Amino acid sequence: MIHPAYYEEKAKQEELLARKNVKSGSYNGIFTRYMYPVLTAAHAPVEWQYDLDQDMNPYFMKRLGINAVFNAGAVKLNGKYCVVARVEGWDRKSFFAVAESDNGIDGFRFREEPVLLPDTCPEETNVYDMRLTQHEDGWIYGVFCSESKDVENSDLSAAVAAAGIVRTKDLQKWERLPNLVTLQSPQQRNVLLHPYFVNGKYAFYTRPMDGFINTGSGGGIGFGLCDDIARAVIGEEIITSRRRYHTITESKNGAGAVPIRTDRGFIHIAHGVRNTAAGLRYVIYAFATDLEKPWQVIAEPGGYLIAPEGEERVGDVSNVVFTNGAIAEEDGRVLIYYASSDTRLHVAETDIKHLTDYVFNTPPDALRSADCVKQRVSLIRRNRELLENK
Ligand code: M1P
Repeated sequence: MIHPAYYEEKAKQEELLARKNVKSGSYNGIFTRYMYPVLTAAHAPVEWQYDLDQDMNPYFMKRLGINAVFNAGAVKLNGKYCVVARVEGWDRKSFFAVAESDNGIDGFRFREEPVLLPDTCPEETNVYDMRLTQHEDGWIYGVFCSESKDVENSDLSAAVAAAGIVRTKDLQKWERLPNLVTLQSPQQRNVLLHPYFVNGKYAFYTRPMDGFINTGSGGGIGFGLCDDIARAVIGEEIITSRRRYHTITESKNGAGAVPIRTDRGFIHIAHGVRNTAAGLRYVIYAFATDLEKPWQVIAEPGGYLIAPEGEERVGDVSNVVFTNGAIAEEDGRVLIYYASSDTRLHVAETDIKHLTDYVFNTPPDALRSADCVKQRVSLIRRNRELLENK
């Protein structure tokens, strides 16, 4: 018999799922934040966590709890806004689950079951952060972090990160391909497949790393080509958006959403990491690359596009915003899915015109206080002149 508490929990969840999202009051002219996260642990179906059988679970306890729902890849498919979220259990292991919405800003509902990835890597312990690319070859690819214990290192937390690759047509049936091999870099995380062939080859944005946490000698977001997606091997990795001293990318950066094609170049929405006395701070930034040479950065505004704000600042890994998915629609609307503090998923709304203006007309980081303040004073003086002559 079904435990009566199930119906109460289910009703509470239906109320949450039916809640309309509303624009937050904050203004920056670049994008609009929404008040409520689009997915949280509370959105995970009741049936995924409780044994509903009253005989087996007389106290109606969570048997397999969900800790967090965050970093999500995103695509629009058959008119639905689909995200493949990172869902983390109470046991710290992550898995992927598809949630769909009719408008992209609220009403996200998980499909009946999480994704069962083909289990082809026995050493793989954890999987997370899938970036979804609708490739011009007709497949939707998911590139994600495949994490294993570093068996060469006796430190219990030593791990190895590689890029796993799957492909699908419907986000339901998944074919797993061999993990990406990068000959120059021992570890990879935050790898993203470019949606178009480049010089007739599959093109990946990579994140060369020496270790699991530290990028070490890795200079920033890499770019490499491979001939065969079914046995993807990248020889040379060129650095695109570079990490720089005393900027938002000093410690690390990594590709996020699939590059958005515009008349002036591809717009990238990525993350940058700096160190602080309170630990790492993750923000989201943007840059553009050349249409013909998508490894060449042609514009990069200084500073961040999105930084953690209000409740976003607190969670399992506080002071983090992170993106691995956005949906760019034919009418120009752009939805950026970003997670806060490794705990919940939000949406920010903008459009191609605003993003293009932001990326190409925002001044670059002047890199030194003396030059940054000159940038600002010149803006203030132009504004004063305008105000005085109005
Ligand atoms: O905890 C913050 C983020 O840390 C990692 O990103 P990076 O590889 O740039 O350090 C990822 O594991 C990501 O999932 C996480 O949100």
